[in-house]
Amino acid sequence: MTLELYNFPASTCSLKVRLCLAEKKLDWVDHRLSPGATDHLTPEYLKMNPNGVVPTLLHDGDPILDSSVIIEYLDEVFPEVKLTPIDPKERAKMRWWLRYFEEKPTGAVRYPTFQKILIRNFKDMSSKEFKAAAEKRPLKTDFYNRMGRDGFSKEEIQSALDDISQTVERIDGAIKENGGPWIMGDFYSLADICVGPLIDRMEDLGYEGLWEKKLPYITQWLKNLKWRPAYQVAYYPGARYSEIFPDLGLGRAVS
Ligand SMILES: N[C@@H](CCC(=O)N[C@@H](CS)C(=O)NCC(=O)O)C(=O)O
Repeated sequence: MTLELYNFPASTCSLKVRLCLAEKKLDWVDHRLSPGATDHLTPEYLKMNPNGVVPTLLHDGDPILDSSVIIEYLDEVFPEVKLTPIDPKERAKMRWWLRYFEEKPTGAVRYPTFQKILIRNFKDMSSKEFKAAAEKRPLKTDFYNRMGRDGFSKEEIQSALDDISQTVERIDGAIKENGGPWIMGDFYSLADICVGPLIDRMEDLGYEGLWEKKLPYITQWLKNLKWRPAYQVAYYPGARYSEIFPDLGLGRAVS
């Protein structure tokens, strides 16, 4: 049995899968790609993943695509450490969280991430080069074109931050109601794994003010998450942009 993961060190979608693999203590082959070198847009990679995004999991050579699909797949195929509740209604509730996280915060986190960090890969391109770079991305041409080389508008960034605020408020409320410490109460689940890297990213970009000192339950939840041994395995040194680009002065605003 072989598991191979094509991933970027700091991508939130890659981190979801690395967290899941680490919780399950599975062995896997790490194909660490470089977003700057566009390793994810080569013809060989596009054959495995026509969307031109990471992560891609190969299980015995067969591609499993999309980070949420991958974590659900891993939980079905390797159930020794369970990350999905047994009760069907609880399972449905967890899946509702997964779909919500895909619909709102996953997209929202991209706006401040590109604005503060990834735009630097494109700033020095001519407009022709930038257009070509956008067109090379099967799923993201529109997103890149809206960003351009000057970044997103204030309104677009604010709308993304509003979506993150809604997310952290919902998680805080759920934990308050269910007694925690996790999104599904005392059961650590794929829901925590799915949204953890998004909240960690927002903190890394200096946006922890969206929940700290206001929302105690999610503040404690993030601490609990970071204490998990699997979290520390998935977040090896160099898995946060504040470490990759120390010159940007990213990281927690208050340390
Ligand atoms: N729905 C996909 C989204 C994957 C995705 O957008 N991955 C980003 C990194 S988190 C990526 O590969 N971006 C490549 C690019 O912007 O060119 C999943 O969850 O796997």
